Amino acid sequence: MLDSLKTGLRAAIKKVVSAGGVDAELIKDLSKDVQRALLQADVDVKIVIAVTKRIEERASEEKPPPGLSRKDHIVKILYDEIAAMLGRDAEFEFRAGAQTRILLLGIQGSGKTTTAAKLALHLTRGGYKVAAIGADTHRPGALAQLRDMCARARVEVYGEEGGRDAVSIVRAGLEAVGEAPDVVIIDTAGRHKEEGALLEEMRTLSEAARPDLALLVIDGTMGRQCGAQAAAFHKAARVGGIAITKLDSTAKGGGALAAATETGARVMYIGTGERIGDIERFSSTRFVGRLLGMGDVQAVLDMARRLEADADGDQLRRMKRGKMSMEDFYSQLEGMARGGSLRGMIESMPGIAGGMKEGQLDGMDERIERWRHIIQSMNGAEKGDPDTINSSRAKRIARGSGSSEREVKELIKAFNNSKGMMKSAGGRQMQGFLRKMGIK
Ligand SMILES: Nc1nc2c(ncn2[C@@H]2O[C@H](COP(=O)(O)OP(=O)(O)OP(=O)(O)O)[C@@H](O)[C@H]2O)c(=O)[nH]1
Ligand SMILES: [Mg+2]
Repeated sequence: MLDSLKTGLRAAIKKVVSAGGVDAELIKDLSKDVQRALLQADVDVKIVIAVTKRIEERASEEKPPPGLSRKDHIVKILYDEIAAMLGRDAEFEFRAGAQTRILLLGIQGSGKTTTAAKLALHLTRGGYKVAAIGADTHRPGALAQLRDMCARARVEVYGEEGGRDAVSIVRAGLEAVGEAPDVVIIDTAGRHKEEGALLEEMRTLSEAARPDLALLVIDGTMGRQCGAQAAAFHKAARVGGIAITKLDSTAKGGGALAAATETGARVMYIGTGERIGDIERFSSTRFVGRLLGMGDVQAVLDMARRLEADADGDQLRRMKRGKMSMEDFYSQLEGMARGGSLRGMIESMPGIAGGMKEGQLDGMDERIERWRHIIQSMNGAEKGDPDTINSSRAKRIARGSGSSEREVKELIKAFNNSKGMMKSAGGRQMQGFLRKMGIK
């Protein structure tokens, strides 16, 4: 999906990560690379300039939070800004105990009927009871297409063959399906001689159906033209969300996403193929994370936030002076555990994951878990000065923590390594910290 954007952005990041140091030239370079990648994805020039300007400004001016290297921070800024460009995540939630009506709208061929069936399956899998209404009276075979696709989701479709007008079908349909379904999905026509008539029908349909969500379906291959379309529909019916289809096959998807979010309505779903399962709930942060190939971007953001929030000044100062205690080391391990699995965290850390070989992380979570047990078995004096741990103490600690003497020694070695490293790197470089712990 969006292959050229993906390749362009990843190359840009790789350049940053493998650079010797961060300087003005590197930041300028990054900005240019990102510009090129976004323009190729058909993102509007004005948006591209605004986004890259912000990236440049933030990368030059902001100080990374303690614990995050300058390079990783720049990558985080890139994540932030591209996610912001793609819009905030939609907030629409289904209400408990009430029926939710979803009205699909969009021009012909945008993917409404396909999206109706995809949603029917997606929501059925999510545990909702779903019904559909076919209210496209303009396109021959529209009802048969909807029935056929919804059958694959085992969802019933109300429709009238050779039907009367759409409004009366929707009224009759809502009555026929009754209160039992949690969600009713209404498919509408896109085939009108002119856009004005289509918009007018959508306005009357919207009045009749009183949808909880008017979901505008737009074709991702249209690139940045999507913006004007979204704006026109937005005026006719209160569009609550947007589904962008055909993101599997297009280089222009970046333009579609950026343009759609400019209207103020949020992108809720994306279609990534012709099959009924090819739909996903859109989250800009997750999407950017995947584009950039660093695992779940949320993990990076969470970690940056956590480092900002609990950067314990004293602890950091102690570590920088090489006075890290076993307690400090323990709290570092705790921090990792809180951030999810170590593997998850490392995979999400730009600059680290790239240099890892497959298999290098295997067993690391378990190893750290064991170290935590070992530290818990030490007494206060031993934690304060692990050098006092001689062989007989190591045996005792091993017994108390259900580990071996060798593992106790291994922990002490990792501790000493990381103590030295914290001192030399000024306590900032998580990357080096991990390397000294034998991960990289
Ligand atoms: N590759 C790909 N094709 C899609 C996707 N969504 C829809 N399509 C295709 O786009 C074409 C039009 O889809 P429909 O669902 O019939 O579009 P529509 O908006 O209902 O069209 P009208 O009813 O004529 O207005 C079909 O050939 C679909 O298979 C998608 O996410 N990816
Ligand atoms: Mg259709």
